[in-house]
Amino acid sequence: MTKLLLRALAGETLPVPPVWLMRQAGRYLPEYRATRAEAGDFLKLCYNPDLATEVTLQPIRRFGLDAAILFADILLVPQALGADLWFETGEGPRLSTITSAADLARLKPADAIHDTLAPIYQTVRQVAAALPPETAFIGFAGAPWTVATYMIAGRGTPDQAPAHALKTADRATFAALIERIADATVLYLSEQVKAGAEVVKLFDSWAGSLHGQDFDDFALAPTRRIIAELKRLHPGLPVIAFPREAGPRYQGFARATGADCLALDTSVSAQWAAEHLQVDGCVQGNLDPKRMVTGGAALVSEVRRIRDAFSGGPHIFNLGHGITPDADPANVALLVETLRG
Ligand code: 1CP
Repeated sequence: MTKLLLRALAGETLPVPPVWLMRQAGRYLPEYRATRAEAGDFLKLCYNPDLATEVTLQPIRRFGLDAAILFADILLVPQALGADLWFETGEGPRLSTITSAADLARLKPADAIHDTLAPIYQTVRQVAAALPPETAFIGFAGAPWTVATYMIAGRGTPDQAPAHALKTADRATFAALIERIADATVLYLSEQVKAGAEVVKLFDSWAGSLHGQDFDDFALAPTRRIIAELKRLHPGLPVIAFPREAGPRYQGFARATGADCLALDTSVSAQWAAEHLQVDGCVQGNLDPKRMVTGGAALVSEVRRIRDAFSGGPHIFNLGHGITPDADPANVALLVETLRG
C-alpha cells in the first residue's frame, strides 16, 4: 500500500501526515468559480460528470494533496428520495419539508435513488481513472441525523429546532425517516465504492445538537449500522466519521461505530484528542479554517503545533470544518509546504 492516506487510515504513524482539506474544491479557487459559471449553477455542476470531475481534480493539480474528495453534496440523497431541492443564490439550500407520516410516505424507497444518482457514480469512475497513483479518493454522504435536519426544516438551521420538534412530537416518524436515509446512504456509498472510491466519509455536521440517549439513537447507532453494512459489502473499506461538535461524545465514538478515523472539529483540543481519541486509531482535522484566510507566521506555528500533537499516532492533516470562500489559495500552499518542507 503506497498511498499515504490509506496507510494512515490503516493505523500507521507516518513521519509526514497526509493532508487534504474539507471543501477543498470550492469558491476560494478561481478555477472552481470558472467551472461553476460554465455549469450554470451548483446542482448542474454536481450532476455533470465531466465538470464535477474537473472541480474534484482542481485542488489536486494546484496543491498535490494526498486525497481527492468527490464533488457532490449531502443533499443529493434527499433529492434522490424524492424531495424537491434548489439553492437560493447567496442563501443556501432549500428543500420541500418532511413534517408528518404522510410526507414520509410520499418519499421513494431507498433502492430507487440510483436513477437520480447515476451521474454521480459516473463522476466517481472518471475521477478514479484520472487521479495520480499516489492520491487517494474519498467518497462521502451526510449522516442520517444531519440529512434529516435539512429534510425536516427544508433548509439549514442554526439550532436544528424543526428536527428536534419532530423527534419529540412523533418519534416513530422521525425514527423511520432516519432509517430511510440510513438505508439509502448504504446503497449510495456502496455504489461509490464499486465505482472507485477507496475511502468513505460520513458528515454528521449537526451531531453536536444531539444529547444523551438521542445522541446514541440518532448519531451513533445509524453510523454504526451504516459502517457495519458497508464493511460487510466491502471488507477492509476505511471509513472516516465526523460527528462535529460532539465534544466529550467523541470519546469512544470510533470504537462504538467501527470508524477507522475520527474527523475533529475546532472545539476539541489537539492534546486531549491525542490522549483520548488517537489511542483508538487515526484522527484528522482540528485546524481552524480561518487560518486559511489569515495565513502568515501564525498559520505556520498552528500547523506545526497540530502536527506535533498528533505525531505519536496515525494522523491525517485537515481543517476542523470546510474551507471558506474568502480563503487565500496561497495559504493552502503554505500549509502543505509547512507540513512537507
Ligand atoms: O458553489 C457553491 O456556491 C456551492 C457551495 C457548496 C459546495 C462547494 C455547497 C452547497 N456544497 C458544496 C460541495 C460539498 N458539500 C462537498 C464537496 C467536496 C469537498 O469537500 O470539496 C461536500 C463534502 C459537502 C458536504 C456538505 N454539504 C455538508 C457537510 C459538511 C459541512 O460543511 O458541514 C453540508 C452540511 C452540506 C449542505 C450544504 N451544501 C451547500 C451549502 C452551502 C450547505 C450548508 C447549508 C447550511 O447549513 O446552511
